[in-house]
Amino acid sequence: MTDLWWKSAVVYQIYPRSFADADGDGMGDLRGVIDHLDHLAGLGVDVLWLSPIYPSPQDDNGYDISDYQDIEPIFGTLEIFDELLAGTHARGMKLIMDLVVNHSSDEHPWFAESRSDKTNPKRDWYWWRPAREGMEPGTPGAEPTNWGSAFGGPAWEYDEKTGEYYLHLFSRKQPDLNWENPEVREAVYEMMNWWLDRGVDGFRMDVINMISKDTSLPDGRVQPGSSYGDGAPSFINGPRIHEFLQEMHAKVFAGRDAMLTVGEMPGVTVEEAKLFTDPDRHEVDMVFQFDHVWADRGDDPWLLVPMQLTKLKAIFNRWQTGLAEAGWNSLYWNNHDQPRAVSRYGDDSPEHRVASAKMLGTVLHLQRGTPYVYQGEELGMTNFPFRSIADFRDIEALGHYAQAVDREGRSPEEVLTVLRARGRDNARTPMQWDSSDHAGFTIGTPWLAVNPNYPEINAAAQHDDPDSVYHYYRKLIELRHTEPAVVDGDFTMLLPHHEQLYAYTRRLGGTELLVVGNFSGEPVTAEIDGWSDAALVLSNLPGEDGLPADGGLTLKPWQAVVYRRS
Ligand code: TEU
Repeated sequence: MTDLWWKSAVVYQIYPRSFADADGDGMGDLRGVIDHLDHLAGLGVDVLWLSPIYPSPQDDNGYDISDYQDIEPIFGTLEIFDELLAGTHARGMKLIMDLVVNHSSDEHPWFAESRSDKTNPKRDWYWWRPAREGMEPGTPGAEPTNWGSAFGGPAWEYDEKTGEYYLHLFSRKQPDLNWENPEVREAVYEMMNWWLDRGVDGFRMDVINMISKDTSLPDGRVQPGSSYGDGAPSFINGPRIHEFLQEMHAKVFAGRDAMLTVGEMPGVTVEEAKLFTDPDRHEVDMVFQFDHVWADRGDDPWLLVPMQLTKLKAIFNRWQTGLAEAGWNSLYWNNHDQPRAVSRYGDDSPEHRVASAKMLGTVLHLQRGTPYVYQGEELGMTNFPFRSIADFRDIEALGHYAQAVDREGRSPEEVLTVLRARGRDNARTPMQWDSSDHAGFTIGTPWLAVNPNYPEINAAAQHDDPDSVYHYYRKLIELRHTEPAVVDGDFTMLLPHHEQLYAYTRRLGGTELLVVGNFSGEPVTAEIDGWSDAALVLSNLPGEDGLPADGGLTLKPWQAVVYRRS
């Protein structure tokens, strides 16, 4: 297997809490994943990425880890994990874990020691600072910087025991680890090697571009309408980030075969991603960038801005051309932090849901990069009809609602409108397996309500339907595995100014693919000439090939077509 095996791979993200519950406690578990491995192998995916399954108080659904080398009992045991790993490998798939080391849980023994005393040897494993000069510790405004937490409120928590504050870019139960301290780095590398020695095939690295910070911790600019300063310039792609990732590679991955490392990097630019993913620099194989999932929001992440296709295409084109020569793209529409793709970028109405879900898959999977399928995306699962804030469980949604409504006086309905469209709980409703109670996810009471459309949208209904979203995704993945131009071909965007059509070509040697998706509910004719003699490879509308009549290509609402000529 070549070192760059992941260029022809497709990764499937499992959010274990919502995937399948085998023991009836209403929470997904590892046994539930084992029970559904054939669903995943049937799709043809090459890698499974598990969101965190380590012991955790679950303040941020497991992204707050209290023991990096065990399994949260809700999900199972290390023995069941080993069984899952063996079952994954037996089906020819790899398994990567979610590495969350920008922060730990405040219930991790490391933090318990660090907070116990200013002289504790682990004090410097986290970011501790006294109150601002002349301010009474523990009073509003005394925080060491004006930064806000991603989940609302300040980014500093006052700790009475030692009279100082600790930094938490996320929840107060997620204190940031101090990567300036070589002891922290060594402990992380030792843990990573422990998992890889156990047979794990790599890591998705949570907010890994935040681990290096400007140690002077300066105040940030206060955006209009915000209560806090923007600390991002001080912790996004910080001064030592490349050094840390290269050290991690040398201490963990060097000498190991067929690994996959993907760095989740909010705010990363194409220029920086070229450095992070250049194989000769030995940092990460690919990154999750955020430009396309930030395209329909303003400077205030909680504003709804209509999605403009030309803006979305310009973003993807920038990333495709930026990493064309060196480096590599990840390709994703959604994950556990983003709303459902078909509701956000397509049309989740009964009339157009299936076609638009397939069209989105077509346009994404045939670009240059490694595609990621988020659980349920292969079924065309949709956003959830939240009635009130009581329906939400996510700390981010609840934190934003409290900040915006309770502390900033915004209207509840205005805030709920945004949360219904953007809330992370949209992606975290239980996987819809069949039309039995709770969609076959659990025989208990699900921790988060199942989408009421599960009788119409579920895996069982799609496994035997050759025209289902599931089988269409299987064909897309098969095309990546059989058509070299999909993996190694170049990328040329067509019709960049067209507000309805997303069109591009992929060329490799004498083979050329044309991919066109209609991002609208209207029929569209496009001036794409010279393909009338091409062979139709794929169409998302059975029997409809949008035949490229001379002088143009006519697509029906939400239609996608793929042509090949050589
Ligand atoms: O997410 C990082 C991140 O940028 C999130 O704040 C995301 O952009 C936002 O939630 C979108 O609404 C990672 C994990 O994926 C997320 O689940 C965790 O909550 C977060 O880090 C802290 O670990």
